[in-house]
Amino acid sequence: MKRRNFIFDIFSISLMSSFTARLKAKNLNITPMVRSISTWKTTEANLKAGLMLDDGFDGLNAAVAGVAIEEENPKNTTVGFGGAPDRTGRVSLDACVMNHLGDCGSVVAVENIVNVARLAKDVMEKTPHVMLAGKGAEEYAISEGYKKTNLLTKKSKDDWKKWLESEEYRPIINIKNHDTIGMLCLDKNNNISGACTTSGLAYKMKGRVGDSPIIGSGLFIDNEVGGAVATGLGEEVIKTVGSYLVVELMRQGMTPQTACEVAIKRIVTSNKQENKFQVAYIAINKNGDVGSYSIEPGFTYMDYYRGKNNEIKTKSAL
Ligand code: SD4
Repeated sequence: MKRRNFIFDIFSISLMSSFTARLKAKNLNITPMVRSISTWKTTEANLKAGLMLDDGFDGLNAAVAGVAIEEENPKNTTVGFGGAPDRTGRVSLDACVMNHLGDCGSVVAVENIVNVARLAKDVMEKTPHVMLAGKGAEEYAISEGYKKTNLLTKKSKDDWKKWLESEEYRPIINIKNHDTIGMLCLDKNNNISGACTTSGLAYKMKGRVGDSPIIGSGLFIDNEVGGAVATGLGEEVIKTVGSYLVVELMRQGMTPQTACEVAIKRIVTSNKQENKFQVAYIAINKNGDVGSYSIEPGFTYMDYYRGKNNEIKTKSAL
């Protein structure tokens, strides 16, 4: 092909493809809308992410910055600084992130580091690995310049001491015992990313890890389809690989709402629910449609959409 023709061809192909993309967007009613959803009443965190998405930040950076608000909030006793300790009085955190390319990073049972979702992102972006645990993750964080922080606040220490007096170990997540933040962000490029971060079950056994840092259980993104995150009793989410299940159900054509319902019902039917426990999912698809469902009543999530940040009450199976 002559050079002039070749240049002309490249030029006309790119012109045509941008024209067809715009035509497709118009026909399918796709606008570069952004949306951010997050578990529980995590108002400030979701607003932070939503505003960043509006400003053109990508979904991963928005999600990590959003959940950092809860990681740094001492009043949230299920995430980051101020999180409830394990039975031995040590606060250990779990977190993961996943981006629109299918890359993921995760840290489990990390002590003394506040922003573990950002640490999971660093594992994803700067190491050849997906998952770092315990001391290894902490040492990696320090080497990356993270500050070593005692995560046990006076309030969490007092609550733990009170708990020690009765030592009733009932590993449940119910209406009072929650607030793990999982967040899904759809950015201006129509890409979905997410983050999930928690201190896990209050007064868990030392070394216990839940669903939140497990890719496919606590969080899963497939940018062709959508994303999902879980909160609640991690053991039950892991048994059904919950977030992956929700995304796969969406791949089969279900709406985010129906997919969350089917995934929750699978836990309910395989359980007698003798010890009442909570599990909830939130999900988003490529069109920006969202859905959510929980086992027990009482679950809410935040939804930043078209400049408004609303708390949405979720329907439940029981
Ligand atoms: C866990 N899924 O560690 C977490 C706990 C949680 O709100 O979601 N709490 O099992």
